Amino acid sequence: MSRSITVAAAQLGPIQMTEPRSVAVERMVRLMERAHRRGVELVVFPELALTTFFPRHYHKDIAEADHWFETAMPSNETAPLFAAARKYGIGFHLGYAEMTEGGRRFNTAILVNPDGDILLKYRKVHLPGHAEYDPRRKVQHLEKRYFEVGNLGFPVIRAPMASLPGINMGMLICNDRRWPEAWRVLGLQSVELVLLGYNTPSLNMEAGGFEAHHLRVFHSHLSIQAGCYQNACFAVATAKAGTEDGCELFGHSIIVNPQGEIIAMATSWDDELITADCNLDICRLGRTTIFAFERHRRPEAYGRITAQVGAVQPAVWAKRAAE
Ligand code: CDV
Repeated sequence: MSRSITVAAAQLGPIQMTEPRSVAVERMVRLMERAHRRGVELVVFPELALTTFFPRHYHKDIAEADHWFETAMPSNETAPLFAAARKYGIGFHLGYAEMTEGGRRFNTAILVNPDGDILLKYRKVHLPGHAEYDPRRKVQHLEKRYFEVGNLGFPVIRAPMASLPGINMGMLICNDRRWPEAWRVLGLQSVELVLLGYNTPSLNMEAGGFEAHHLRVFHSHLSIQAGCYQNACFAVATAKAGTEDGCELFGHSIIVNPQGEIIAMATSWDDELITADCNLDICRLGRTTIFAFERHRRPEAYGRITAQVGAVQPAVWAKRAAE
């Protein structure tokens, strides 16, 4: 019998600044209900799914942004998600802003099983944007101001999910999807299913708003499809979409198979559920042939990947004098 699981990307339309968490949670519970009716066993919600994407708003005093953070998980406000998981027998993935007991701030995601147990926590490593107010930008992207770099690495857990006794699951958050190193660290732990939430603006504000819209979506899909193919895994990549606080997020949530093919894609900029049946046995093809890491990887030639951050200039060629 094949190892199959039915998964869903539960895309969220915009959450405006004034919208309380209770409204977002209500919308998510409705998506879980719908998922249950469609036989879904694991639902993936976006990055920072409980509130507006607040890093676009500048606060001089960082503590003024503390109300966007969760100090407990579950909390009174998020408890309905855990209750819905139990009621419908569905696992879920949730992105949120985490404030630790010691007052540290992270952009975090958790994986929860149908009993409401938190199986895995991940804290975003690749924080895009900037730490100080940038007057040249029409819209700020202050993740480097509000969050610390994640300190949990890229963990993968093997845990029961749906009717399967064990699935290897890992997580990435938004910008992480563009970094092949992140995917490979998951791949090196035999990940079968990557859960990923994102909030990506349609405009590249770092480039003064210039970059073709279709290329923004293309680069997102390209990164996820390449990550899945090169690490022989599935991914469920879920967006927040639409116009939030006057800024457009491009949506286009997808589910991708280990061949790198998109097997489901959202078409709206609203709350939308896309689903796919994932036969995890097909991860075997890539990992026993082209990407059989144990036979083909050459870490002795990859030293620069961990030794260096920025690019250096190459040696300059010079014609040798005739000998
Ligand atoms: N939330 C994100 O990480 N967004 C980035 C944007 C800023 C480029 C992304 O990679 O989608």
